[in-house]
Amino acid sequence: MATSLDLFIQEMRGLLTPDNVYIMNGSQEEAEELVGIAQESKVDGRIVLKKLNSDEYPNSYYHHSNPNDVARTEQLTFVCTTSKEQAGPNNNWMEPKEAKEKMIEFFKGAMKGRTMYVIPFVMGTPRSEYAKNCVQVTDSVYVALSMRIMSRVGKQAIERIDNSSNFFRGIHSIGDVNPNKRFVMHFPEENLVMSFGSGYGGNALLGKKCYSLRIASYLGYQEGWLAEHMVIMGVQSPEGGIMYFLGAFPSACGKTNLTLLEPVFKDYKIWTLGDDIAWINIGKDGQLYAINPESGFFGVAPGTGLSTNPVMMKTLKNNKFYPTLFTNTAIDNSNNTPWWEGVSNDIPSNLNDWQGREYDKNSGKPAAHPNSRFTVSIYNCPTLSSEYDNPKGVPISGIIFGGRRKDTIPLVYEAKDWSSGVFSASTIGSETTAAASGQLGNVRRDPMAMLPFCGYNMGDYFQHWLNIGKRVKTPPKIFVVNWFRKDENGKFMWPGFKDNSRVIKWMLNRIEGKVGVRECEIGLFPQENSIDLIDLDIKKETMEKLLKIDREDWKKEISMIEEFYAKFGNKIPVDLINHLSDLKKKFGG
Ligand code: OXD
Ligand code: MN
Repeated sequence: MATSLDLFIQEMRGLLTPDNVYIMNGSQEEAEELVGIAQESKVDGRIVLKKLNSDEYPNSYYHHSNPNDVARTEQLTFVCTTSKEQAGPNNNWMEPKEAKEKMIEFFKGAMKGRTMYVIPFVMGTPRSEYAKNCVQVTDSVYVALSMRIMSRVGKQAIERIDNSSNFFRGIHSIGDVNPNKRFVMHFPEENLVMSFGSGYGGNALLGKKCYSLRIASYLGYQEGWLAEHMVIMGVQSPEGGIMYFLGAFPSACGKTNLTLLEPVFKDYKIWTLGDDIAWINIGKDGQLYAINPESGFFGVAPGTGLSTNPVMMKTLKNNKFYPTLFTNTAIDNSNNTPWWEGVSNDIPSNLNDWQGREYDKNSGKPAAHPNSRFTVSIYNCPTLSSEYDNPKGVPISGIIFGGRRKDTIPLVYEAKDWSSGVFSASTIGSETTAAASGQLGNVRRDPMAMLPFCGYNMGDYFQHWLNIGKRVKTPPKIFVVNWFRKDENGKFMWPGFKDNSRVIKWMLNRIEGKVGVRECEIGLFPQENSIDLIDLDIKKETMEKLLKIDREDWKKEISMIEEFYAKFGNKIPVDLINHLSDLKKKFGG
């Protein structure tokens, strides 16, 4: 008898009319074969993959995308729930029937002359009760190979799906990479995503943002768990214990650097579990546990180098898992290696830019696209935690929220309790970056770093966060950080990168009850000298400025929060409204 998976494949064959259908089994041989095909095929007149220098970067291949397809397209991303209110003002909404009809028109016959890759995959370690079964079809061999890196593709997924019809369905075609025919449509009530016209990671690797955040956040809302845009990391102290932290930051705020951090303190160590997505459940003992549903990094290349992220450089040069992909970096022709701003101090003389053109150093433009990426397996990471594949996940002691703010937000503070922490997290703002197309540098509210990824009304989402806190036995401490505060000359005051471990050490000390705090208007602040600044050349006044609360800035901040909350009408939970009025009273706003 045909299984639900067979029926789905048949249905897709009928709709998309590919010349061939290939069902992925996830083996190394298969990956080698697909890389071979990618090296011989062109999309948009560009060879899909080119081999890179294997002495420098083993198992590595290079991909150029169409210049019109280099980032997530939030304006073309929709959440199609029965009612508009379910999707909330945080999402573009389209009526599900209308959205499907539109997409089906695009998909009809879209794979003629192409191969349809069927990708069965599991998000999460397949032994975990928290893992989810998924299937994506795509006509992009680049997407198929990327999915192999980012998720558990193949036999295990087919075995888990077995006869069940309960799996996520993702339908993807790059079409003719035309921005006018590009949409990413989510149907949370049907566990379905339809994506057309883009090969970019966030739009096309449907297991990532589309499923593991937008659809999964909706599932989590229904089922009592959280799908979050968060790193997961273990912090080991000299006493030998490891505490696990989650960290939520908007795109390109250094999440990947944080989870691969080499602390400045020789006797501390950070263990990596995930750099982008965490699924958080309440375990049998009543505590919060997190798993990383992904199995790879889709990281921003520019800014990654030996001084900023030595562990990632080692990961990229490791040959454990096949293959590693580089997309839209520049290429150093002298040795056929990928190059990007920040990987070396000097610019190679024989460089092609991300569009394959000879690079002109005097152009004032970067050679690599600012959102150029590497896609590499997490198993290549030398600091991978031994708990990474633990089906239960890891118990969480602290949650860090941050954004990129040149002013207002101090280097670090602790929320008084879960509910104040949820309030702070719901007000996070950040200056926009290159990971999504649009204007750079404006501050936008990005609660929990989830604004582009929450698959339902954010007002309901805030209430869900508050409810989770009530169900957890000992809720983790919540911290807010801002590594990006600038002085009056526009210079960053905090060195960032590995020095962020100083702030993490302070958090660890707080969790262990080793240091006290001073209470301020917005939360609990480090006492003087309680952040370990050993061997760091930083002035006392700079530390004061980093931790300063500027009352005028906060008055402005409060009115921006009010404006943001107003968009959600009466959906904002009363607890959060009360926190906002308390804050207003404190600042006389
Ligand atoms: C990402 C993003 O790619 O957040 O991780 O945009
Ligand atoms: Mn992300």
